[in-house]
Amino acid sequence: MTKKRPISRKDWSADELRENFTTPETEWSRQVEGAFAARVVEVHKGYAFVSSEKKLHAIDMHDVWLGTVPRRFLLAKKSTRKLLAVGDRVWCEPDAHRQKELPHCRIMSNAPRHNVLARSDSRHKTMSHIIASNIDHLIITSAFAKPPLDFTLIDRYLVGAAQQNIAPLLVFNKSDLLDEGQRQAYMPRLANYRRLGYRVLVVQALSQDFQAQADLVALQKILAQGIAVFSGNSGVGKSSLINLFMPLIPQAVAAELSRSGQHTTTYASLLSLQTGGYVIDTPGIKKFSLGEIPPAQLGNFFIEFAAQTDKCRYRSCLHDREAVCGVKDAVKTGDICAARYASYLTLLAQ
Ligand SMILES: Nc1nc2c(ncn2[C@@H]2O[C@H](COP(=O)(O)OP(=O)(O)OP(=O)(O)O)[C@@H](O)[C@H]2O)c(=O)[nH]1
Ligand SMILES: [Mg+2]
Ligand SMILES: [Zn+2]
Repeated sequence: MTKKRPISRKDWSADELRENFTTPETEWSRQVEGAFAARVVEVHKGYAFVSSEKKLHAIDMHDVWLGTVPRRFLLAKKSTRKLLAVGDRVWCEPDAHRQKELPHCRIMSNAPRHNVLARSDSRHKTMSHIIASNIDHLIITSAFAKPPLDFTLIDRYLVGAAQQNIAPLLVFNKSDLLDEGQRQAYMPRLANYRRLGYRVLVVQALSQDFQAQADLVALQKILAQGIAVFSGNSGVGKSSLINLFMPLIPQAVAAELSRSGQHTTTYASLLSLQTGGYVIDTPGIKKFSLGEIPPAQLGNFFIEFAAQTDKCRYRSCLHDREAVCGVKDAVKTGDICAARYASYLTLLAQ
């Protein structure tokens, strides 16, 4: 049975139409006459690229459409960028009048997002921009050197992944740059993440034969399941790693010498991998947004705190200046890694 969505009814007021751009999950799978389900693969200022998706995770990357959002939906949100994110599921109507090199369509509705990855606005502290949505795996990518390893950023990502219910994976790239001193400093930190139950991979993207590295083979297996987002500082090697798994569109990687602190990847895009699965390559982000986590809840996202908080005097303990605190005691005895606790305090202060 096919049924027309209420969204296309001409008799709705402009306000209702704006609000109704997002279709409730319960109505989402209902077939819409003359429309097709698609996935947003890139978002630009006045348009987005979408690819048809007949069933979940069967995105046809050879079927690319240039989609525009009807003006009435844009009134409130101003631009396509604020209304749509890479990874959004959308319903589209073919636009028969505008078929040039790429077929055109009108994006009529998006599905509620299961989760989002957002970055903070560099100028407005309270604002954030959604980079990607509906993510199955967050590949928290770091390099051992060039740029320097930033464990606080990793911990920030881990909090974000837990808050958004995205499976995190820690990938440490450029293992060839690791010297003996760094190895001794970093390996206990990596071991601590493993002890906490996080999956940790150590890789070198600059190698043509990824099958020779067990951790890259493990990464390929994870990527083959659903949609993964590569995130992390600029220059850590996100695009280099993605290219190992043969995306339909190879990603630009800056030559080592010409790198000048500029981003090589400048916008997020969803790619299909010939080794299986989908990835979203993103520009390096400095400030990853944690959204609204009340201070008293931040500790819930540091999973090793849970076993200690029954020894805190107050249930609302911030594990900061309180006199009787199980978390601080555990830091003193070494049961909680002092550097993780330092990350916690840094995030708490922000
Ligand atoms: N030594 C070494 N260099 C690497 C490795 N992987 C990547 N690189 C280099 O690191 C630089 C940055 O790599 P990219 O893949 O462009 O990094 P990115 O994270 O995508 O950067 P943005 O797009 O700016 O966010 C390039 O010059 C790569 O050749 C590695 O395993 N070892
Ligand atoms: Mg890149
Ligand atoms: Zn406490």
